[in-house]
Amino acid sequence: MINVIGLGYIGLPTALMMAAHGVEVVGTDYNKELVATLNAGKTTFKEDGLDDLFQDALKAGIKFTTEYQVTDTYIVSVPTPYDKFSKKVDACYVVAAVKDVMKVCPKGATVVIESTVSPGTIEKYVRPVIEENGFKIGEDINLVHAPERIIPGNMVYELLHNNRTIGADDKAIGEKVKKLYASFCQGDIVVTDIKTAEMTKVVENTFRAVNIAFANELAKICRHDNMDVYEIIRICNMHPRVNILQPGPGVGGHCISVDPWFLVGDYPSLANVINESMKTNDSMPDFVLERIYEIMKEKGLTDISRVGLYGLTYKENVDDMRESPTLQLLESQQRHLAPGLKVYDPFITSDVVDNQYHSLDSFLDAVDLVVIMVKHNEIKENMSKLADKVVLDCHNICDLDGVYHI
Ligand code: SAJ
Repeated sequence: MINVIGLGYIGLPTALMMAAHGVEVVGTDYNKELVATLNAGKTTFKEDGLDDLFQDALKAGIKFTTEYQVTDTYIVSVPTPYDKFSKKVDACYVVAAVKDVMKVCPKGATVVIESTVSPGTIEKYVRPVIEENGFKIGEDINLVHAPERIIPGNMVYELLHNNRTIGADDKAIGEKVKKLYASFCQGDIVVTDIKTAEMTKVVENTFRAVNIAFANELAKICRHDNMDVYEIIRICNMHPRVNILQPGPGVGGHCISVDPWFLVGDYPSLANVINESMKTNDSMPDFVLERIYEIMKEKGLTDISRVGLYGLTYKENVDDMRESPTLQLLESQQRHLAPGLKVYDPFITSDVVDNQYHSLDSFLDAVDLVVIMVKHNEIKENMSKLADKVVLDCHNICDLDGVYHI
């Protein structure tokens, strides 16, 4: 039996996927409300295919509880934020979960850490917890790192199809855990050592953050000299060895905007490109705010409360607001200027900010300038409704005349 610890954005789909593929799974989370919701037959966030997977897993007998189980395999999938000051990974949730596992696990158990951590974190923080409990790693407890790699918005598909990395001290244990993931994963599964697996995951997300930062810097250069950044990137990407990502209003989510900081925190004098890239991405919400004021001036608009931000989530077609560029922009605007911007997001039904609307039409009635912060399908399908608005399109998705870009 597998005890999956942490039933959030990664732990829940992973637990469901294993259960739906014939593995006996119990999911544990310390959040009583979350466990009660799952036990009432409801999922806790929106994701393509998640509800069907949930039903399959329920039929297969998955259980949810707040209790840690006595079993031979644990998968720890809890958040790993970064410390805002040191920029280092904050492993407190991983450490707390492993401590709780140690209270119940029998000798011979395998503990798999799925949470993203910086290289050396498992050595520095997880191994001591196991040893302090009187277990000898490699003899009494097997320790493995199997970082997740799925993208929100396409999690179910990617869980099935992505390649994976398994890091273990002992190749045989790595192969054993590989078999467990191969119960559902159709991609290649590479077995390596723990530190390599830790570094690989962080490097993958850092590569993407640096690439997006490059696109964002190009957007600023092109804005300065009135060049079309999208056309320039499009043409450059026709070169067989160039693949530049897209500029945007900022980088959010719990991965690309977080993981690269781990390297800055751990290697402050070495991670220079990464540090500058993260600062560039973090500067984008303020850059959008400057653009709003420039455009208002150009168009003779004077009332900031007639400006609307479309989208609150960190990216399109998800309901996740972690590190959202829109929230960063609102915070910045309230700090420096009079508040008043209107906001709407079809995925956010509860009230989370001031001046929030709950239907596209009433939001559009209340504004003259619309800023497309998130490229949800809803706005793509309703672009004609923006015909009489001033539009600042931060994603280059609007083909109406006279649209402004970042
Ligand atoms: N973004 C841009 N320009 C782009 C692409 C994205 O500005 O060209 C922005 C998005 O709008 C968003 C942010 O970057 O605010 C991050 O979005 P994302 O779609 O790049 O990534 P996440 O955070 O949803 O998921 C990533 C995935 N990584 C990659 O695609 C390389 C996923 O595979 C990882 O497993 C996941 O992080 C994770 O858990 O680490």
